[in-house]
Amino acid sequence: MTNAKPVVIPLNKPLLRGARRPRVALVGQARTGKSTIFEAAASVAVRQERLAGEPSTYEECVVALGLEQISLVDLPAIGSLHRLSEADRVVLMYLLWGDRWPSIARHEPRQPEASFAPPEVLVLVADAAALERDLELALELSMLGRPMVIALNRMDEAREKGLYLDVRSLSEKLGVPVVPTVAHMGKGIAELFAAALEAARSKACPLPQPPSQHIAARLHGLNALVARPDVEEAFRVPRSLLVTQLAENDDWFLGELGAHFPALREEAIALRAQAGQGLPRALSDELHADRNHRAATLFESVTRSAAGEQKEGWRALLDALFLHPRWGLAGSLAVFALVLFMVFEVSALLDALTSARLAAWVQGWQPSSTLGVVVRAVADGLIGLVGIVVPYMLPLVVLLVALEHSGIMHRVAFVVDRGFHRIGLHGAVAVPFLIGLGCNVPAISAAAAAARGRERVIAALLITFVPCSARSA
Ligand SMILES: Nc1nc2c(ncn2[C@@H]2O[C@H](COP(=O)(O)OP(=O)(O)OP(=O)(O)O)[C@@H](O)[C@H]2O)c(=O)[nH]1
Ligand SMILES: [Mg+2]
Repeated sequence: MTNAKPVVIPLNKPLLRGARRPRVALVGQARTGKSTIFEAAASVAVRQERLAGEPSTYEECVVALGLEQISLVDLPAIGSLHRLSEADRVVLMYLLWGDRWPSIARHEPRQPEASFAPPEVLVLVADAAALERDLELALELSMLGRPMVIALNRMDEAREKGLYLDVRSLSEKLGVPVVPTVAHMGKGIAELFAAALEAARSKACPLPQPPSQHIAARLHGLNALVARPDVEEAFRVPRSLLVTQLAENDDWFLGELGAHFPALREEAIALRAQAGQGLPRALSDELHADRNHRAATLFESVTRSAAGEQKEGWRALLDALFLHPRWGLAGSLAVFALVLFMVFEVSALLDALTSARLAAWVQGWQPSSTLGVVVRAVADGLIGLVGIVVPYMLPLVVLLVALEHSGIMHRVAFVVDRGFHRIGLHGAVAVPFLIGLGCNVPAISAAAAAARGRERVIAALLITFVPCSARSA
């Protein structure tokens, strides 16, 4: 007889499975790897439904984690909560309410088609190689007051770029678990789901991310205005999020406030105007700039690049320039001027040195045989191709990649955001417009990847008016 003690495996009680199974939604910007994570876990029983008012769908499947389960939901991309686009609003409505819409949304023409509860846990899928813009979304989503986990995806690309990310520090600063992943290789996925399950059990919410003090103090009036039980019941939106939306000129939330509480609408507009008095730019832009700045500061505090301290100083300088109310615009115009210079001056010089010389060289050859004519036609075609790619596309692409890697493009997108909103676009589509100077075709496909719905159509149409150097070459 042996005296071996029985092995005790602790069981979490109650087990999260069946009806207790938490819903975990994969949220994030476009192309960060949400669907790749979903597909890594998806079983054959994937349920696909349409989001209310959206042609795009969400997918849901059950993932078993030992004896427990989660319901995993793959959502369309959400760009930003700042000046909500229609597509982003539909995703936000799902995150806030599922199919149980509050009274303010009951009159919407397109109601939820399927029965789905809002997610208990958000998994923000962030691109570790372009983390700064995703951190801004993390600050925005923290206002939902819902347990959150960050999947730091594309860690392979971040490493290739020489970026070192302090995962623990990021987790502490946001108050959420952060799990590094390489989704297409399945790395970190099991840990991610375990963290999501734990977040559902502990119900621990992210740390509050209020605006900087000088702006927060100005929002007291709006805060008091919506701090009424009937408003809270009608909206069922966390107060900090509702106040931010009203302060950032969001037409939809303000419209709903006016429709359900007519007296409050005028008061909200007056309070907003009052809050914006004396600020160097509109309150909405000030709030956006403040969030951008907090995300940039957070990014810098959790990142070490292989290039070291010098690069951080450089980033701080960029922030000082691009987040400045006046100099930001001047800096962006300088970037546009640099791109134009590259496309029309440098490219013309390269053209003279490469394809023009090749063309002149071939010009001297006037074949008379059939084979010669065919070879000449092929040579002309190849020279035409070289003439577009080498002088026009290559320098532009190299310049845009350099602007993207240095973080300048992200800051330009922030500066032009306001102007782009006037024509129904987000600042993020600034990059496709710049690519359009080289060639409209890749620019339209970049716009299709960066935008959705109406925004995608407007961007694609406008890009065709960008003077394309490859076309005029
Ligand atoms: N290098 C690298 N590529 C990845 C990783 N995860 C996903 N990808 C690739 O990124 C691309 C986009 O991935 P998706 O999963 O479709 O991204 P998504 O977030 O669902 O995109 P949308 O639904 O358009 O918002 C795919 O080609 C993936 O193979 C990763 O960790 N590293
Ligand atoms: Mg997807």
